[in-house]
Amino acid sequence: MDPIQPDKPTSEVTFAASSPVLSPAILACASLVLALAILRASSFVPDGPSLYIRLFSLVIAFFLRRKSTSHGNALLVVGPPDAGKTALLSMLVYKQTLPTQASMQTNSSILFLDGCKPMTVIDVPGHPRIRDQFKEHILNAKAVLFVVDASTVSRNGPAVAEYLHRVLSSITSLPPSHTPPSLVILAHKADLLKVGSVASGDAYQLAVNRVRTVLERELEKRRAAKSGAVDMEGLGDGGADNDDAGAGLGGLECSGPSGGVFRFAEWEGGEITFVGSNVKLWERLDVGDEKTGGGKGVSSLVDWLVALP
Ligand SMILES: Nc1nc2c(ncn2[C@@H]2O[C@H](COP(=O)(O)OP(=O)(O)O)[C@@H](O)[C@H]2O)c(=O)[nH]1
Ligand SMILES: [Mg+2]
Repeated sequence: MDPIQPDKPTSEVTFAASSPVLSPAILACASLVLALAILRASSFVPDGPSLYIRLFSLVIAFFLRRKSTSHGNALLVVGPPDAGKTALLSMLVYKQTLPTQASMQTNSSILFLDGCKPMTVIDVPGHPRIRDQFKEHILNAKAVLFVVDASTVSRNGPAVAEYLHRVLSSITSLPPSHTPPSLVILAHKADLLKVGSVASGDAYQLAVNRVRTVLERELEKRRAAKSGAVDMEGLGDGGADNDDAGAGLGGLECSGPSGGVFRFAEWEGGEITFVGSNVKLWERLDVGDEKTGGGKGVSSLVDWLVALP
């Protein structure tokens, strides 16, 4: 892992490249085999490989069963390029923001928050060639954070919705026995919105309203297109690197008073929470520091993370 180097004024914020983590199943098996070897050496356990094989299968079966019914402990951070994912994670994990640079690899780090268990945070770059790597981690995700730049979403709505559609489709494609991850859509960079006559304290609400309205509209267009009502053209599927247009994807099913029209509140895949946020370059997260107000822009997100089941 490339640690942040706060002393270097132009240092980049990077996170450790994803590394194979020893899974609990492997650790459990190794400990079991070791324990048996010790016991056998002290002649407590009969000789022969069959006992090892049976115990090994039992442990594997236990973990496979467990995996299929519950989620892991990862926070999966996805969203279009330049939405602010890495800056946000820098604030959460390292309590400060430094200049970032576009990454072409999935990075991970450990997030410690007061009041909850440490979480592995996985930052998946939004570049079309690699963004689908989020699927490799979805089974292990406790929560998915979809980060949207609220200041540009009106312009980029179709492309953002196309990526979100992939995420929703992945969540609804999980086995029914698997607890789906909680999903939060982050209306980020709220500081860049012109709040006009609205009190400045409402910038987060404005960001949330904008992101929700644009994405709901675009996802509804996608749902209608899928059901044959309109063409998929112009719905964000046209990127050169986009080899898997979203036309065939499911995941937008809704049930409720709107009669199947896409509404976040009526999404069949589960509850979707919207949170407004922003971070400032060179800001430090000094929790409780009322003078600087450090970290105020991520406080609602932190509250949501701490309250996760
Ligand atoms: N104004 C503003 N800029 C932000 C915010 N969050 C991130 N940025 C800037 O947006 C740019 C892209 O951020 P980055 O974290 O690299 O985006 P990523 O591609 O989604 O990881 C950087 O120049 C950040 O400093 C924010 O809340 N407000
Ligand atoms: Mg990044």
